[in-house]
Amino acid sequence: MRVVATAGHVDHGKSTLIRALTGIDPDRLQEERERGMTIDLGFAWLRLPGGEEIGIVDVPGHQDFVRNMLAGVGGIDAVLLVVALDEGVMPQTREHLAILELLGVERGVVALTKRDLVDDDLATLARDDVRKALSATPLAAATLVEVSATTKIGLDDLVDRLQAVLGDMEPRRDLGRPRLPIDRAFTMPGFGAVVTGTLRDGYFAVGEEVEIVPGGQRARLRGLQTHRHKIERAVPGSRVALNLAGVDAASLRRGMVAVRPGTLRATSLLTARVTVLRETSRPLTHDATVKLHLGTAEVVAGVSVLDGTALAAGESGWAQLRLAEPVAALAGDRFVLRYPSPAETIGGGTVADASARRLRRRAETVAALERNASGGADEHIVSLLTMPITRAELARRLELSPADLAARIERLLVADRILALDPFLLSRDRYAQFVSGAIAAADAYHAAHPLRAGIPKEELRSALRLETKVWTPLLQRLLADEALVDRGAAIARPAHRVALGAAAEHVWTIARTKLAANETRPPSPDELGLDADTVIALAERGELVRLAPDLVLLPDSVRRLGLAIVDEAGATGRIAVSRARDVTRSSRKFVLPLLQYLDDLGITRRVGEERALVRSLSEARARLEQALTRSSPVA
Ligand SMILES: Nc1nc2c(ncn2[C@@H]2O[C@H](COP(=O)(O)OP(=O)(O)OP(=O)(O)O)[C@@H](O)[C@H]2O)c(=O)[nH]1
Ligand SMILES: [Mg+2]
Repeated sequence: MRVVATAGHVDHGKSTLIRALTGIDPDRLQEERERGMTIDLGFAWLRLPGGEEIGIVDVPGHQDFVRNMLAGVGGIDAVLLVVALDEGVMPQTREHLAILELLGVERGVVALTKRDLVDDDLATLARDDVRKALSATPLAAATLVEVSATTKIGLDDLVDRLQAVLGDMEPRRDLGRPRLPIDRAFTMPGFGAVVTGTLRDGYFAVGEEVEIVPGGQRARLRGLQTHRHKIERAVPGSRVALNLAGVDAASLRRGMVAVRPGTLRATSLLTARVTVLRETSRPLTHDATVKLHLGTAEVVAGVSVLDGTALAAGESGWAQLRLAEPVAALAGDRFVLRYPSPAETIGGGTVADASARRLRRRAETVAALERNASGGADEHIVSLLTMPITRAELARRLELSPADLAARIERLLVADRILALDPFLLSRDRYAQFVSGAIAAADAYHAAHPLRAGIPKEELRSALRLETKVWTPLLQRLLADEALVDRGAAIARPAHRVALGAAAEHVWTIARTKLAANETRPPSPDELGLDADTVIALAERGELVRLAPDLVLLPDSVRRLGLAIVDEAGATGRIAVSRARDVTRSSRKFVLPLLQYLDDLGITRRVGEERALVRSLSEARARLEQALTRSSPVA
């Protein structure tokens, strides 16, 4: 799933182009239609020739609405920069380009619009103008496509170029920590609160609980949509609408973030690396008041420049930002800074620490920030994590402040160099070794014991030489990654199937006939020639039910006899052991394990010498059937 946003100067034809490409009018407000101008974000989607559907965010070009543009371009994959051939590069062409660069958007296609309005000479002039404006940006090599929404020339080519730009991108990362910076919040009649945004860092699924940060409101995810289709699971990097139960839309607004509860906190103090744009007219001075745009949030911030008294045009440095209201931020997040009036984009940067640790404006502070940024300590952390250790233990072994350590751990998790096996951390490389070790041990066990469901958990643990407290979370992770599957007390490779040899199959064929012929007086496994492993294997395959160590029955017999008891009990809700013996025409010795089996399934309950039916007759019958049809795990 990919998301593209438009960018470019007012009236250059962004919305018209999106309408021509998708058939969807992104200008959804009445005021926009009346004024013929985009004011707030618009949304559309497009199926590429390759079949992939992409989301499109259409932004306003007018200088008064740059703040809305900023709320739309976070988390996008590429930009569709629009420049009208009859005007060429204009102020918001440049401002949008600067913003995209600050936010790390490095891919895109340039649409040179209104080709029908210009002759070849003017088109060439405009092209050169655009090339020059792009030259010092990440889009320097972007393809320029001349189009006209009026005559439709160039539109197919434009879509092909867009597909090419998106085609070789890595899929968006799943960090198991979904966050949706909210760009719209509204009430849908009949549904309730809905918020929309571009999903990052993880999946959301219908039914899960979400938290709104800041504020901490909780809500249940009642429904999910992408491009107006209902979905069960939203993928990172896609445009998503969340239908939330248990919150009032009036309490939600742009700038808040929907997250999995407890995974992200809001902060009012950020430490950041800031870069001031070359083209800005005013330097970023110490104690300046600016607007911070992070995600979809926009807040007033006081700047504390940590090195020196100001950052001049083109300079980078360290700063702390004191926010008038808390925002949900993580180390590594990009942001943009603007002066409020007259409005101007000054620069932006990357959050280094979102943990609200106040720093002194001293050379040592800057030196420590530089050291941290250069990554020496990160390597040290990764090297310590070749064995699973807790955060507390890691803190004891390193001379880093708690906030600094937390920020580094966060960065290393995001970079996938370490992973969390709560409460432990472990390097990704070492985890990969555990995975291959566990797979090798399970494969060896399957080869040696083809009749067994899998390697006993305890045996796998000692094969990997792990302590129990580390083993438990590691095993959970191995199972979650589907390297192994849980078969009750045993662990198996997903593809492992219990296999009887030809001889055992032959013995079983005869045994089955004997069991069928003597339903209520069955020979014991010993008498049938079935050893313990074979019995377990057959039970796994769902061909045998073990009622007691020396009592095995065919599932059909259990079904027939069990139903006879259940149906009899259905009349009064109860059945005496003697009556159960009679309706099954068996012995007390035989019927007791059968009743115990029904007890274990939660169908009956023992009351003195009687059994009481725990559920309704139809539920009881269904439950028995279910137990007999699924291949039951080894007890
Ligand atoms: N002749 C001609 N006119 C165009 C073309 N594309 C857009 N226009 C016109 O240019 C004007 C502005 O188009 P919009 O699509 O609203 O421009 P925009 O970039 O979305 O403007 P903002 O959202 O306000 O920044 C409208 O009157 C369009 O009809 C084109 O290819 N040819
Ligand atoms: Mg528009």
